Amino acid sequence: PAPRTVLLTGAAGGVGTLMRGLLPAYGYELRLLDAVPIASEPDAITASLADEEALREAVRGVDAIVHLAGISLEAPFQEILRTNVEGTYHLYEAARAEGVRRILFASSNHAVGFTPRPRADGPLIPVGTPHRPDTFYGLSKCFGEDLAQLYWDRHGVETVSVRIGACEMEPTTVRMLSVWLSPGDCARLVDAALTAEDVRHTVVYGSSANTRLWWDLSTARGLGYEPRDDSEQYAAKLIAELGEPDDADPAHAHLGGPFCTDHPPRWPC
Ligand code: 15L
Repeated sequence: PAPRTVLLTGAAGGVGTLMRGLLPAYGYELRLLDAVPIASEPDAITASLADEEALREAVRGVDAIVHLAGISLEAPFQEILRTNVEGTYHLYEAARAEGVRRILFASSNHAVGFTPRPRADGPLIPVGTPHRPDTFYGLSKCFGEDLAQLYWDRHGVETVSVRIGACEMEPTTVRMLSVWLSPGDCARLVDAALTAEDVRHTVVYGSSANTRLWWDLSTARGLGYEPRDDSEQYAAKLIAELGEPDDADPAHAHLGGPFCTDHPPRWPC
């Protein structure tokens, strides 16, 4: 049966806020969780990913989890370790213990951020490209993908790991013309990931059908995802304002863009 009750972690965050607005139209009943209270959502659970008891209770009885919680940019290693690595482990343990069958894990393009950008006439980057994290943040997403694989192989907990590009209302940089995931397409991708059959552990890139796309959306489409948006409608304006991307600029050389060149990374980037 299609999942109905879904725990949304990180519900106060950027993507969480967008999905809180869009997912109910697909028929999902959302249970919200975040480390900080959400003023407009009095029923939201306020709990940190370190609180194992609270997580057990939060996942009890849900059909699926959309796990967006965690630090979403580069941060000191100890913070990434506590929140993204240990926190994601706690969430998976809670899911396993309570028999939750499927998780959508918000991975990131920064798990493969040091992969050179494809040449204009070259093939798109496949999901099978080796992990090449560009930050401790990206490294935590590599961990999350491997954790998901482990929980499928050992415990039969299914995951779709979505390497999100950048999910915002509109692209605001030239790089985002390649990596943008519109909010509407993000909701379509979440719905596909929750309803597709037998996903086991599937890794997908999360982007709209951008003309300047860098990576291969075929595994996402294989779940039934049909993106409707293309960042190209914003290209002329952005390029007029910011200029064409300079291929010689190291910040443009890799998928992760500025995450690859900030030494030390800015906190937050
Ligand atoms: C990410 O993983 C970040 O969470 C998001 O804020 C963006 O910076 C995005 O990557 C990106 O690559 O633009």
